[in-house]
Amino acid sequence: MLKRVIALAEEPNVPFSPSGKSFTAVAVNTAAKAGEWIKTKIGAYTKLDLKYSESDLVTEIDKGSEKLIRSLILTHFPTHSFLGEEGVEPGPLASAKALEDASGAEYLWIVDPIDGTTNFVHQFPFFSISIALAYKGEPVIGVVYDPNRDELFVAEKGKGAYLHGKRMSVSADAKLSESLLATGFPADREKALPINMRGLAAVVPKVRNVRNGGSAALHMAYIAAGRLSGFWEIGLNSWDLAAGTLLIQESGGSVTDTAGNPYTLKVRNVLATNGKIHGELVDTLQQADATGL
Ligand code: 2AM
Ligand code: CA
Repeated sequence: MLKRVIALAEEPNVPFSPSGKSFTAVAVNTAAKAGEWIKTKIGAYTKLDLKYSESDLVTEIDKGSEKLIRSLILTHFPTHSFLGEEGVEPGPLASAKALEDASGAEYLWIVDPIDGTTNFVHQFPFFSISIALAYKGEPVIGVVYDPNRDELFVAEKGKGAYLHGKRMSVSADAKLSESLLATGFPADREKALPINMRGLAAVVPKVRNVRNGGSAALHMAYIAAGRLSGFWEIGLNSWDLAAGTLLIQESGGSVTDTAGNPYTLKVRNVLATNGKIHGELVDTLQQADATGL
């Protein structure tokens, strides 16, 4: 092994990589390491900045977590591309452009260093680290880690999704009326929020109840684990959704945009379910003019 590493390092066009660790092992270890560090910083951030609006927050811990994740991943895979929330200017246009710029990459890591920053700031223990690897534009590894509950959700394309080594599968709920759903209240108060509120008004009377936990990635992981049967939100970004999407797909669920079109990294208005209530939820949002599309 050592011989091979040295040989690779000496070839001029092959960048040095210190180990033969699998993509999944690196994603899992990196998420766990970042989560451990973030946990030591709860209640201890010193700098709070506003990004796009007064409800779009960032701390130095978000930036530190991204730096840690980026350097660990690029140490193992120096030729890969990296798209992280904190490396992108705030706002939907900049996010779309960053994704466009990265879209030619063969291997692209898509990272949210803290998904649920508002919760982190308020010491509400529901936030996560989301790490996905996309190969030619399609998520092939997805890891979402909840450091508060020490739950690590991991999926590999074609190999299933797991929580603590146990294969996950989506809930069996077949009707909206027996389903527990989640949504979020978007930081974009002008455009996205009113659309989501129309959806909320239409969905709440039809379902068992709706939660807004505050971390899209964790909501998606909870669908994979069968704890929620659906989630929708307007105006999210690729780093909120890429890992969670693979978790759900590998657990038997469905992820589309709010109008039911197939998931791509560009999707911002998301609808994710156990698959069984997908049609009913698309119809409800469409009838309420709440797809945002
Ligand atoms: P964040 O904590 O990483 O910002 C909650 O409704 C979800 O919305 C969270 O996943 C949160 O992720 C995300 N979010 C918060 N502000 C946002 C913004 N300005 N644009 C898009 N998503 C945002
Ligand atoms: Ca974030």
